[in-house]
Amino acid sequence: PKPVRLTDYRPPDWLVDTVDLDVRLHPSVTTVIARLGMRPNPLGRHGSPIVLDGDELELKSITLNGTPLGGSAYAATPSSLTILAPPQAAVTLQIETVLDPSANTKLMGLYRSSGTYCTQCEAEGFRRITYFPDRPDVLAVYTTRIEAERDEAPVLLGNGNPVERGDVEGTTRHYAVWHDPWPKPCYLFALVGGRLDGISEPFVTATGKPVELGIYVEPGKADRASYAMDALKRSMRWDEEAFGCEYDLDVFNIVAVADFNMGAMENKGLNVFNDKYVLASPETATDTDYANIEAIIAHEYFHNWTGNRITCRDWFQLCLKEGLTVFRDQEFSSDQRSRPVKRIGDVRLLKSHQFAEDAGPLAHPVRPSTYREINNFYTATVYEKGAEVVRMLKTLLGEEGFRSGMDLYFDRHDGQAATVEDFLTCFSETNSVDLSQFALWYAQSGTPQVEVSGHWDADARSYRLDIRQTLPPTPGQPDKHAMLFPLALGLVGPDGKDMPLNPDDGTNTAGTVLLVSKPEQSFLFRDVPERPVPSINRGFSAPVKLNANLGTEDLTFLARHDSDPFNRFEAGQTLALHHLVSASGQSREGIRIDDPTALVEAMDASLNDASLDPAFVAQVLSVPSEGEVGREIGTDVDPDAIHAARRTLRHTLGEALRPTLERVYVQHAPTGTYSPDAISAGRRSLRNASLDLLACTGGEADIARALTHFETADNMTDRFFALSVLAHNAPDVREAALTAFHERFKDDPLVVDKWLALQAQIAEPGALDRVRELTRHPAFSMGNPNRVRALIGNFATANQTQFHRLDGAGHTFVADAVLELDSRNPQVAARLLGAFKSWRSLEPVRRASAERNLKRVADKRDLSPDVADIVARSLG
Ligand code: B3K
Ligand code: ZN
Repeated sequence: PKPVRLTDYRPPDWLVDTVDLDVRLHPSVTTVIARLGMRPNPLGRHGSPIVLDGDELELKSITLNGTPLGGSAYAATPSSLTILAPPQAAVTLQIETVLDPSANTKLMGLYRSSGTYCTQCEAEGFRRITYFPDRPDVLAVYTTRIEAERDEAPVLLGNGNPVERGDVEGTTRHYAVWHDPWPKPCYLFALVGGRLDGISEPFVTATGKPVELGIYVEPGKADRASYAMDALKRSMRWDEEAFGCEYDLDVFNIVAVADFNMGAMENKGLNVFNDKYVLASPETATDTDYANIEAIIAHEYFHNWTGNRITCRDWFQLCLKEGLTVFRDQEFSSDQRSRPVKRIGDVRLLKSHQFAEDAGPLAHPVRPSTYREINNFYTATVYEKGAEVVRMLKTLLGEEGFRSGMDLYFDRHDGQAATVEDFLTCFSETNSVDLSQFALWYAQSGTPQVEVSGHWDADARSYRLDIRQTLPPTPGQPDKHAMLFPLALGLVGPDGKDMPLNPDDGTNTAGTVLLVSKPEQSFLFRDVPERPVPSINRGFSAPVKLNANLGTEDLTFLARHDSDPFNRFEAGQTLALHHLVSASGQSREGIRIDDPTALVEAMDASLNDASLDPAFVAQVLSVPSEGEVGREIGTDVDPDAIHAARRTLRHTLGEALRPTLERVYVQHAPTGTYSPDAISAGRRSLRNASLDLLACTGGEADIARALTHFETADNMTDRFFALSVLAHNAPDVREAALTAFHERFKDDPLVVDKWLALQAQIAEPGALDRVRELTRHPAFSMGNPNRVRALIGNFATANQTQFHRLDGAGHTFVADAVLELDSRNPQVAARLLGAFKSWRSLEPVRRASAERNLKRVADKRDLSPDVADIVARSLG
């Protein structure tokens, strides 16, 4: 396909005001009759034909203003339908098509998931349901009649409010009519038909309007939907309080399906979810699952305003809804749980996914300027970095300044398809600031590198920070401009307390936040009587790679004393990172920290500090990932050396911290029955982190402890954590434990996914054979995205040594899987191929094998646009 460019945007020539759909569900021959109320767009080109998108549709008939159209009045191709010379006035176009939901393995458009009819339209799936101008700036009011066999689909759901339902007389069929009064783009269309169980609860909005909330799941699983329902109600209340956003329909429904390409979808009034992010019970879901359910329920709900009421003008503006909505769900979770621990988790995710993306061939701006396949741009950059940009905006403008801009945005653009410029203008207007330099965050890709050095002048009692920013070249962007970002700062005195900050006149600060905007910049502080340790980028105020040039002593000091919890955590991580880089024998700049004593002492101090949140301490105990160490090394990366260094360090930590860890393990033993709340989850995470570090030593008693933990657990968090400790550290016990686990949960696909994922992650040479074997296990299916991601996805992204095996067999296996998947489900195939994104940073032998396999994929005929795009950019 030809690339689409942001600069080529033109308003649509025809608008659609109303859509009346009549969908007659049938497993293989579903009929769709679409009646479109259309008119020429005054802003479009006068006299244009009506051009509609289509994909894999069979056209039955067309009428224009009630008159059947003959073959010469239109042109149909596999991907479009053109009405050649329509009157230049309001028209009613009626189109009848048929499609085959059962044959739809791409899971885009209308398909069946375990027998349930469901839809996924974002980004361009609506064209697989009917011919339509499938672009987000065409907003229409939808009325949908859904008809099906009563037995096959007793539940029929659509967007908006229910208006009518009944039996189709003289048949075994019934129907329901739904009307959505809010104009929306077609990507937000949805319908569901199936045999489903549900739970429902009432909700009353801030202004007293009643809403009926429903969650529909597979029969027999309704008791696992209550946590999602609770999260939904909390999200609705929170959005009223934090953003003044109230719900706007009489009903809000969520449906959980087993076969879904991603996490969930924010269709207006009818969210469709991957069942992984709805279903939870203490026996089957971990604390992390509960937290993810809460976050994703909130995310999709928050889209009701950021995405649905105000949508995107075109797909280049995707971050306008996604980055903003991720920011909103992060804030929600921070308010519901521990803010510092949430921030640590979010930054970890940002670094592991987004920094990796930014450092490789798939790097792109938060708002890309060109794409070949839009589905490949639902990325960590658009989502997570997009959220960071909104967070920086809030830091720069302050709580009130941010809220005033948001209020104006909701007010001014309600009912519109907006752009990033529209969004930023709201903030510059209400705050009277120029955001043109800040806007570079949307346009320039790559992670800024920020070098900081501090100089204390004892005589002048002053402290100077010299800051240098660079932005490395990325695909299509050899040269960059300096960025504007907030760098939150503290100067920590020898007593461990923050010193008062007295910025020199003319130094650009807002309180404790430095405004960095130049390639090189200095900040001077007066009245600094003693040498401070600078704590820079507190709370990760800017998504940059920071080098603060601090030695082991200063880092240890911050790891013990920094009043900013994020930087206190980060100081320990930096210590560990320096150690791991040098221990893996790949140190570049002569950083050599072979002795981990400082790290041990810092961890011990945190473990013994009763004032700290256990969830926070658990984070302190976890050392940087193999991927992060690899990125720090940068080039000629040897995953085996990194893995060995990390294993050795964790062994050392387990031994050195043994008495403390043993005490913590006992101290945080469960009291009472399982509850997924943040405090209880935090205690479990610290206890499990202790169990894990102890078991890393391989000590007999430590393995026995993990085994007992596994066998006596009364919840999935503890049981699965112990299983993974055994799988990674106790080859003798592992098989029996894995078998027992499978036996117990074999009828529960979401738990079987955990079992598959864990085995895929075992960093031993046998892993590839095991994964191959598991692809033949009855529980596995190439047709279900969750199974594929659990087994093959985890092997490719969470088992660095085995995916990047020296003999290239890991690469070959994953490339083969991509090719096999491509003809069935291109989106899932393309996502999997993304695992190769850091291939250029590998040492030469592994690099060559990755390149060979990428080329093999590229050479395959008839690749989907999805895989063709990823492979071309990966090799580019
Ligand atoms: N908007 C959807 C993602 C759609 C992905 C299409 N390939 C879910 C979300 O971000 O909330
Ligand atoms: Zn989203």
